[in-house]
Amino acid sequence: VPSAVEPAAPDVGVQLFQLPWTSIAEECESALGPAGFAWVLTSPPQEHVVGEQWWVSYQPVSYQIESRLGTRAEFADMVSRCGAVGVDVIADAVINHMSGQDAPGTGWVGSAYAHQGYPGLYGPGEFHHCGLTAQDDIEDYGSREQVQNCELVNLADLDTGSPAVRQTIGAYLDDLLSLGVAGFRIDAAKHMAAEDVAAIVAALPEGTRVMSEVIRGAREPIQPEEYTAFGEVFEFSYARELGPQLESGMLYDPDLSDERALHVPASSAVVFIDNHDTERGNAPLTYRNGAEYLLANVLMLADDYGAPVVYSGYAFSDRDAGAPTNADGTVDGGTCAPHPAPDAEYADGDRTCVQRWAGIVGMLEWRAVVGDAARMPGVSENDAYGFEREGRGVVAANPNDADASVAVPTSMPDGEYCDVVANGSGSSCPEGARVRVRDGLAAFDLAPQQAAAIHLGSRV
Ligand code: LM2
Ligand code: CA
Repeated sequence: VPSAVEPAAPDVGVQLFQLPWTSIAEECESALGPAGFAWVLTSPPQEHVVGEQWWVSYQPVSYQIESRLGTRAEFADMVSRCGAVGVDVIADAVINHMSGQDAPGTGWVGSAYAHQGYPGLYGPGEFHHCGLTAQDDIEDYGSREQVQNCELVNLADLDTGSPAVRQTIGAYLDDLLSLGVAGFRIDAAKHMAAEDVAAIVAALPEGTRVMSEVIRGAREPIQPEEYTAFGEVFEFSYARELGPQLESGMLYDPDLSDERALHVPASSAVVFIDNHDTERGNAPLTYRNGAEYLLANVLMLADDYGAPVVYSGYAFSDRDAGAPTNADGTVDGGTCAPHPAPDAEYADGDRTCVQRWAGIVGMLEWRAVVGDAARMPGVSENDAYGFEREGRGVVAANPNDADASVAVPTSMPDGEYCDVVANGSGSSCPEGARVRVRDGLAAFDLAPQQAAAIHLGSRV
């Protein structure tokens, strides 16, 4: 393999939504480490209100690392086992708010709580009382004050401007760091002033990875760019643009300059096709779209913009439905078939196991081989589309409903290459998965909704 191009540091993550810690540990060892995933994003690990819905995870009642997803010991074991196979753990940090219950109650491991009262942690004086709306709830996303100081769906809104609150949050995050996590998704970051998040992050050890969730709203006053000074942000524009372009059969036209309109700079961006909120909301593509969803993920993994995170959850028809549980109320990790297909028929509660799809695993290998090679201008032909990462790999996609062929210019050497989307990291290459490069063109014949990719190391 020529050495003119630096191999990319592994940068691909996977969000294993509502997967218990013991299952994530096993998944790190059997799938994530071997495939080359660099990090895994977990669901929130802290104690939460009791309930069957997945979203109880987003209603903290204490900062004990005890939840339906596992115990503190299980969390610690997961972090060390994942770390041993090169997979960092990023924990989802819910720090904008506490629970959203009006009535008093008892949390998952017995912590008593009341409305804005969490004994030993926070009292009413440590919450915002925005006084701007009838119920103190956010009503107008056009108002910076409401979005940051009122309550998001009735969730008790912490006064993150207060030094005491910042310190308590900091102690929680330090506790997770002491168990070995590499960093955090900052849940609902938009609902905290960027300076509040900045102050909390500034108190963390150097090198802690921070990914702020700031859902971009074009006409809103609070923009993701405010949060890039102290870490990365999830760039919601990416999937929003890619999805509809695929739906309409008009593939993404690569913007070869470093700047993409309404996107944070590449070095600040975490990109995704969907997440646990958007798959229940307006994500244009989810696991339900089968082959086309895989195609979108392939293009994201082939791109040179941002750190991609693959999403893997469970099938559902009720947006509130939690993952299947055991008799004691803990979440059941389910199973992954050895070679799940992207168009498998899932029953409600089945894990989608996207991280194991052959095409995803093949693209992680592809991405490692292309490294930081330049993304070359794309070509579009017969409604199919493709581009080269200079001299290292070529990707092609047919988002339409008829077979299509496309010849993509490349400086890769002439020869036969194996399509790693079809063949994953498999060693022998079936005839139907071969792509020929000749005279500077890689010739792809694609079925409807098929994506394919070859790289220097996939030569047969
Ligand atoms: C997030 N990011 O900013 C999470 O990604 C998202 O999943 C969370 O919403 C939200 N922000 C708060 O952390 C989820 C879920 C909501 C759910 C909340 C709190 O999408 O439906 O709200 O978690 O558990 C539920 C009820 C809602 C109720 C609220 C408080 O759906 O009707 O509001 O609990 O009891 C009265
Ligand atoms: Ca807030």
